Amino acid sequence: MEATNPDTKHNELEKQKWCIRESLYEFHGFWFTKTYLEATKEVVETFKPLPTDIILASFPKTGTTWLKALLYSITHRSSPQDDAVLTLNHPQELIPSLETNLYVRKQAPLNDDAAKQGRILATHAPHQILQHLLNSCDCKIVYVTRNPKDTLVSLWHFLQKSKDFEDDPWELEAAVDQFCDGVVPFGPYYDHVLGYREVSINMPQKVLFVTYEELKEDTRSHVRRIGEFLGCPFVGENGEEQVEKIVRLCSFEILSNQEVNKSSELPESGFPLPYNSFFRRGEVGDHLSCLGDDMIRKIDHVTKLKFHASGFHYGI
Ligand code: PAP
Repeated sequence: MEATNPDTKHNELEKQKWCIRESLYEFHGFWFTKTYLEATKEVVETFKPLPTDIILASFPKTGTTWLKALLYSITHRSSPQDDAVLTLNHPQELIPSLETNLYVRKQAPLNDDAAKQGRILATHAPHQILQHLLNSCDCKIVYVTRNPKDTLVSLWHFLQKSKDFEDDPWELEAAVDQFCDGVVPFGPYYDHVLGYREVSINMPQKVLFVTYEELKEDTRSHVRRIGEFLGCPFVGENGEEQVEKIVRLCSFEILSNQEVNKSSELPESGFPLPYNSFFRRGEVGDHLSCLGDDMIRKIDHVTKLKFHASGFHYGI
């Protein structure tokens, strides 16, 4: 992508100071860092999904890495040589992100015809922005979400790995306020979740909506559910065995202990944080370890207004 000066190019967009020396720009009601804004616009203008595509959509820190491993394993389970893939490749590299790997780094499989078949592509872009693209063909979308407090806390810890965090930190109180106001990358979180949830209700054959918490509670059932949704159900004698294997290989315990995932090197994709930053604790309810009562009350209040008032009883 051509280097452009975002302040010149986007001076008509609303801008807010964020942290790690970044600003966020408002685009169609959502907030983006300058790199993601450019990449998302390019995705919107040029990406052509295929009916054979599987799109993994998520708000950041809601279970993307886990779903990348699961989707890859579910769709490649019949190839014995693929058994070692998760031990040798970081899930983030296995499933490219539309915004970063493909449009910022210009990697396959966008242009390579062979690689286009049955590709799995990830995106953090909201449905409200991608809808005309995603509705233009019969591609399948798996959306994962996570409760707002754990999502925020995971994001807050993740950013601390940035080299600029010390110079321009994101104090936890400010993080809570900005999260509640929606001014975080790809935020508002609530609109992001509700956008994909609504299509999953209206078009259940197109969008499968999964929560991190239900996946944690019963990974087996959800692996089966994802397989059915993608048109590759687990059947026959081997079915149960395959499900068990996938659940185990993609578990936090196994994945986070693979050498490639423990590495403190920067990913080949050019992402600025190390491989190991995608694995921290992988627990439900981790926000209790750092959010104070007032912070919890503040987020719960917004959750009630945004989720509960719209009939989605989730997140508290
Ligand atoms: P991304 O949006 O930047 O790709 P994402 O993978 O969605 O990040 O979120 C990372 C979170 O998923 C981390 O949560 P934590 O900070 O609360 O610990 C990470 O630990 C967790 N995670 C990664 N892999 C797994 C897994 N296999 N099972 C459960 N949680 C996982």
